[in-house]
Amino acid sequence: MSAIVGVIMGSTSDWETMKKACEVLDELNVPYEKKVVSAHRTPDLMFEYAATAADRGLKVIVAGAGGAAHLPGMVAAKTVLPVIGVPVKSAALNGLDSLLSIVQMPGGIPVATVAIGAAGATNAGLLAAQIVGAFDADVQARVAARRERTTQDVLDNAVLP
Ligand code: RP5
Repeated sequence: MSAIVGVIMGSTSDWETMKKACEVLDELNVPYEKKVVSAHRTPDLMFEYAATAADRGLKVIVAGAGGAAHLPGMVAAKTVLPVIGVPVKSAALNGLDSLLSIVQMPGGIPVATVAIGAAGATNAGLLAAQIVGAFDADVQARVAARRERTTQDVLDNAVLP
């Protein structure tokens, strides 16, 4: 099946974080594509990717970047698909720069921003699946089943010393 979620990131160095989003999409059997698309280093590719995403069948874009993290906002400006931004942890400011760059969009062009780092990437994968699941009962059922598994896991293992 062709991809319905696009997972993009500004650099190969973001993969360690962004693979968490892909792991969730793999687990929930949501077809996705992954690609390095940089707002700063490959701006023409970024524009083309965003402008053609909906026509290519994507329904949601997950975009991760670190530092002066323009990728999610610039992609959101060139598509009407929902964009989920993942602030990748940066060396200099621990991802606070990434977070503020992504979350502080001016009114009119939304980016759904998740937490800094791996937890954010995991949640971005889940949120993408939940958006798809609102229109696809099978995906929604797999999201619900995952939620039940995590709940049960806590109930079964919440033993304190
Ligand atoms: C951003 O700059 C990327 O998203 C990455 O988080 C950061 C550093 O990139 P590299 O110098 O590791 O390629 O564009």
